[in-house]
Amino acid sequence: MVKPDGVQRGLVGEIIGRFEKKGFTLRALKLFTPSRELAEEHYKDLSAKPFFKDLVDYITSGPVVAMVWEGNGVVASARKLIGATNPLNAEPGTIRGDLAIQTGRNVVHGSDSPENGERETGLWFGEGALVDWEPSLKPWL
Ligand code: 3AN
Repeated sequence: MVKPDGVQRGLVGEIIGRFEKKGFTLRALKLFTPSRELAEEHYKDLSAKPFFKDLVDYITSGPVVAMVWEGNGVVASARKLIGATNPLNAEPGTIRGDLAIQTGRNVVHGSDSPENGERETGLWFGEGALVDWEPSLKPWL
């Protein structure tokens, strides 16, 4: 997901491009402003953290671009492409390492396990939202 700061800063194309160029396949995408209910459910594992309210305020402050990407090892690879939670610790070459300077404005979210990927896909897109297609480049990836 491109978070509200990424959308406001015009980074949507840059972020999508990194996943496309890596070779992953886009299966779903939508632009909308999440409700507090959705944000609180999404981040429920962090509900006891002192920054929880700020996090929910941030993620509901404007439109986000939610996406589902598929491909070999996509969850672990996406986390590498995204970089460390604190952008100041993120390696240059990663999305956060190149494009952000603070944890509370770290431009992008990625699921932290395949199970959470499934859970978050259901939460953000509901049933039957994935587009079933094969990119013509697939034999080359
Ligand atoms: P990641 O997004 O790298 O998986 P998580 O799941 O630990 O990191 O945290 C989810 C989100 O919560 C982060 N992307 C960031 O926006 C916010 N967050 C995490 N730690 C802090 C913190 N110490 N202060 C403020 N916000 C935080």
